[in-house]
Amino acid sequence: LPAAAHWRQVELVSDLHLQPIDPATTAAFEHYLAHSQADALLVLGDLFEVWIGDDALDPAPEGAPPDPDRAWAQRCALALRRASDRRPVYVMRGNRDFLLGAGFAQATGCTLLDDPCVLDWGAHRWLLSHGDAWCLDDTDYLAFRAQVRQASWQAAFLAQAWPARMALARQLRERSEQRKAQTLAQGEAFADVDAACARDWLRQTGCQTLIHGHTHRPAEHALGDGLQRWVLSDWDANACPPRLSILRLDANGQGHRTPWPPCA
Ligand SMILES: [Mn+2]
Repeated sequence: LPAAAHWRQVELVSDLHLQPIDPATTAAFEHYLAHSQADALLVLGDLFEVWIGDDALDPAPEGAPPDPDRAWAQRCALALRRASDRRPVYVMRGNRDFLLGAGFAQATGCTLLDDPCVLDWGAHRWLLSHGDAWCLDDTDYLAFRAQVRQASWQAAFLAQAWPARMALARQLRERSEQRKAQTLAQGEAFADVDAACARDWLRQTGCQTLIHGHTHRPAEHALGDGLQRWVLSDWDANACPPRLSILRLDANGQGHRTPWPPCA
């Protein structure tokens, strides 16, 4: 991902987990898209709590009953389209919205990013990832991930009717919530991005800093030899205080975490 010469500020967010039952976070993101002054916006995965196919953005068949899920998806797409009309918006797939595809990109004007990818900006190279693939201790999840990233699995899933896909997605989410609760109950630590793996990728790509989301544990970790790992926060407008934080990078290679909306 080569930066354009005129870029002064790039903003990164991740793990917004937008969903129709959380209108406050959706509205906060719409407000952010409409008011950000950045020259490029990057969403590093899990923009949506769940994405079961780009046909969410197709016009409803004639005579179909109103579908609030689709109406909400189309509202999000419109906000992204307005933002991408003014500057590039890049979206990486996360573990929740890994089915974002060409239809989404076309409807929103967003560019889908590979995971990982390198933002090449002047003297600085940033390694960007959602982060889930490098949580090496999360072996159950990695097996699941390998399965659902197969083209054949995705084709079979997308061939199912909308309600069947929705039901399966709900099932998968419940299973994942159960696993989380179990981990908590057993007092085990949640998987985190593997430090050796992060260092390897940083060296191989000639980057100094990895920026990722997924773990919802915002921090700046030193990895030795000047290498770093910056973790983005998730978003939740209903939390107290609200978690609506962005990471702003400037052309000098500095990063600033900024609450959104900016304090008056
Ligand atoms: Mn995630």
